Amino acid sequence: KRRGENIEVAEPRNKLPGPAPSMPTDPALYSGSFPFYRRPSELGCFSLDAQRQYHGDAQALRYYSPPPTNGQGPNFDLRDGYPDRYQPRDEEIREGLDHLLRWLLDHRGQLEGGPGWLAGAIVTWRGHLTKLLTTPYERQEGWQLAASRFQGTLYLSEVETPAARAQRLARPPLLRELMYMGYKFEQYMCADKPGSSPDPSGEVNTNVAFCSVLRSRLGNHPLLFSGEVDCIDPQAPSTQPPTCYVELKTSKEMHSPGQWRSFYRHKLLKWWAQSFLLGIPNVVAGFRNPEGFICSLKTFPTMEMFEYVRNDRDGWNPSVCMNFCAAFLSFAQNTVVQDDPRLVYLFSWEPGSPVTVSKHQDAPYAFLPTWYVEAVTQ
Ligand code: 0WD
Ligand code: CA
Repeated sequence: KRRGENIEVAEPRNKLPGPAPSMPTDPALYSGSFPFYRRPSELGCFSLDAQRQYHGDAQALRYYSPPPTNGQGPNFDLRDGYPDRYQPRDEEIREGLDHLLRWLLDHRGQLEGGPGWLAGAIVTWRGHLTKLLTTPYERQEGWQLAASRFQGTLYLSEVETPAARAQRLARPPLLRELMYMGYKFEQYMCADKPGSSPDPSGEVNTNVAFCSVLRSRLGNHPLLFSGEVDCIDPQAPSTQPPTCYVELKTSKEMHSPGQWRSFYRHKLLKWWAQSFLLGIPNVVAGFRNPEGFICSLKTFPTMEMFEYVRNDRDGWNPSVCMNFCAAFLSFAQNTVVQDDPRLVYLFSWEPGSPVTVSKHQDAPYAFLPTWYVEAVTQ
């Protein structure tokens, strides 16, 4: 196992005195007022096809098509087609930021915000920011984020932790099926064309993805990030993305008030963080019974999720999430001092501990591909 050098030892020119920098994650430290978060605007999009090939268009975007609300509720068999009509993505392939960088390479000349905007921005996946937002409340899974500065821009790309890798490789069969069921729900709720109906007879191929690319700003941190979007609602009040997008989720059917409370405290936090970042106004949840059938649907407006925990001592607070994320981005901006695409500052966090940093040159942590670095260096 490769160990990162201590920053102070590795970089004698680093004039910062004292111990290696670290950052605490306790919620109490981040409970100020809600920070500025610019309304996310869509800069563009791209699609990944059934072979995971990149296309600079919206060909993989699907259309929200819920079942008619008259009569009974839905009765979606989420286990249908498993495993024979399932083409799961190869999770051994580490894509890093590659697809997003491909989009950026094609569009960097047309970015709004004025000259130099990109040089001051942070580029990452939405999912990485989601993990930052939920960190002050996370008690189970740690994370590692690799950071490189290149031509001013700070790039953040997640690294699978050894624990996450071990868990993935030992994923129990029931959990594999549960993952399939989430994608199967999308198939029951989405049509390929506006106005047509879902077709659950086909295959579920998780290589296929539609990704929106957005611009936002958290505090004084300009952001360019991309997130996978489940579908667009052709009947949404606004046709302007991202406000016409819908996020789909499945969850276990709940019966007792205690089960609902736990759902609000844990799951809604993750749903909120993910959809709030991208500016998705509604999350549509399908609740499955123990037999794997969706029997009810409920729409959770993103901006109303906090209400379920506002008066809960053990609830979460959006301000804490956003303040922590802003503080981490400042920490990262101040730590990643050298502009070098082959240099990686690895930020590591485990629940109950502060965020720590180590510094690495080239493999295995460097993540900015040479095709990107060379094209941008010209
Ligand atoms: O290589 C990596 N370490 C990762 C790559 C980690 C996370 C994401 N990605 C890439 C994938 O290429 C994926 O297409 O990012 C894309 C999704 O980006 P995101 O929107 O930033 O990720 P996130 O918000 O965590 O997930 C959104 C959806 C998920 O939906 P649910 O409802 O389960 O949150 O993207 C899917 C999943 O459907 N998804 C992935 N698909 C393929 N590979 C992955 C993944 N690793 N993670 C989430
Ligand atoms: Ca989803």
